[in-house]
Amino acid sequence: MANNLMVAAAQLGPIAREEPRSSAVARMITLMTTAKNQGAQLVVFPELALTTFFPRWFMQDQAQIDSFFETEMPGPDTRPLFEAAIDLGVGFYLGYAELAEEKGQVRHFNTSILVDKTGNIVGKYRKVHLPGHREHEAWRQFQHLEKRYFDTGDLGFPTFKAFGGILGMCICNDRRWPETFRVMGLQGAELVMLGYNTPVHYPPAPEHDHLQDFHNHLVMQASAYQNGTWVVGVAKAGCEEGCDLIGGSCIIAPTGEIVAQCKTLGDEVIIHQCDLERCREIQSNIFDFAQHRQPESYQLITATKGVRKTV
Ligand code: CDV
Repeated sequence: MANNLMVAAAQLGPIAREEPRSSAVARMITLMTTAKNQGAQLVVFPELALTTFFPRWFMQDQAQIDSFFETEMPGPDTRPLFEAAIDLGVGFYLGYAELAEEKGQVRHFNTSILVDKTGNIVGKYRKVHLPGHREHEAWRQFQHLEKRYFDTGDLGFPTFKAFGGILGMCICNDRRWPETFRVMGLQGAELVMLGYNTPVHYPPAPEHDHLQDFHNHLVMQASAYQNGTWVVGVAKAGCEEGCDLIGGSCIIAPTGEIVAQCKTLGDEVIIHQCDLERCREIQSNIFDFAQHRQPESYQLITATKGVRKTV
């Protein structure tokens, strides 16, 4: 029997450095309304969706850095998004920069939350794979200072019973790592949501710039198939403060097939009826983990971080 969930990917075009959160939130409410009018029950927004992608600038003034972070969720700027979700009766995934005070320590995370249609936060994830570098690297056209501005996520890869299924989250660079999806796959994930900000130009290996869209879909499609899960990948796209970001937001079936894809690099909504029961096509067959996995042969995966040559 089908278990249908109408899911929308709400891609955002660029957010300027001076664009206030109120403007980003207003754009998201417009997208959410469009999605609802098409029947959406769950709307997925990008990574760091409230501001410009600030890790592209080297900053030393902590107050200036912290101005890109949220100290409460919802806060005054984001409450309208929660209120719109309640009014429309839809849930959402939102990526944002989280400033938390925990055990007397100030922490900075690249975070996503899952909010249900009553406005309750029912899931939280903090980005584990932080790309880029810690120090200013003047030779780059733009910086990628996630390692400087964020702490490594400390929540693992949890899944949540919500929206009638088992849902998971990750953020941008996480999608390139098979471990991300396998950990959620081992918890029976049926739909994984993720937002991303991916520049077309990758300064350490510019010879791969023309492959950015290919690699984006390659990793998400492979991960969907290898874990028999729906994947919803959502970009902040377009030319943001002189930096071109890829689009290609899409919804991917458990077979690895893209079933809906954005066509522009701006604000755009795509929608698909995801039958969570279709996960069984893969999870009960070719990737029936309980029957076919051989974890005793995979021990090196958790035993070492880097390469450990054996010959
Ligand atoms: N926001 C990201 O995590 N971006 C990375 C870039 C730097 C490669 C990504 O994996 O898309």
